[in-house]
Amino acid sequence: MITMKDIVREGNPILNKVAEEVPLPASASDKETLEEMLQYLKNSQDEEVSSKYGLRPGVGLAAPQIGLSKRMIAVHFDDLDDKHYSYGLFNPKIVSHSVEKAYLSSGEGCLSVDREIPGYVPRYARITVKAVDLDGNEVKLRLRGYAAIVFQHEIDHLNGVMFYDYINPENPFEAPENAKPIE
Ligand code: LHY
Ligand code: NI
Repeated sequence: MITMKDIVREGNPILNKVAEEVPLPASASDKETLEEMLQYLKNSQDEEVSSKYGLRPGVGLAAPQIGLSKRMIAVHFDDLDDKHYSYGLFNPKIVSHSVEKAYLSSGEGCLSVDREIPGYVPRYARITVKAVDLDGNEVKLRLRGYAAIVFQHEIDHLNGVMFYDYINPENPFEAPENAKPIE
């Protein structure tokens, strides 16, 4: 079971590396790891389990955050319009994106970052992601709003990019160009 002691924190160089593609079909061990990542998210959102094990609630997790430089992410959340997203994904790729941007008005956080970093994080408002899911099926997801932001945050981890890399250091709360606030 993955707990907070398995989560790599900022300062560890694995978080700044480009992760390796996962050979497909996925090995039993890669599948197991990805299933465990998804289970972490479910556990972290379960009041009882999360308080018992001291889990920080999360909606997304990328393999480098557990010390594995592989292109795997897990996401587990409900979007505002009641859409449910629960996936373990291999080799996720943004195949297209809008020109328009979006940002969470409350900013972002990260399970690998133990401090509050205030500021707007400009993201694409809409993205299309291709990946292979835990059943080995190719999936193509059209995402917008909160979902688009979570997926971009996680896919960034596979490219060694952290959310705070996008925050304007002079003026963290300057509204990004061509961007709409979310929430
Ligand atoms: N998880 C964050 C979490 O709280 C992801 C996230 C995404 C936070 C967007 C805020 C906005 O679940 C991670 O840090 N995973 O990398
Ligand atoms: Ni993160």
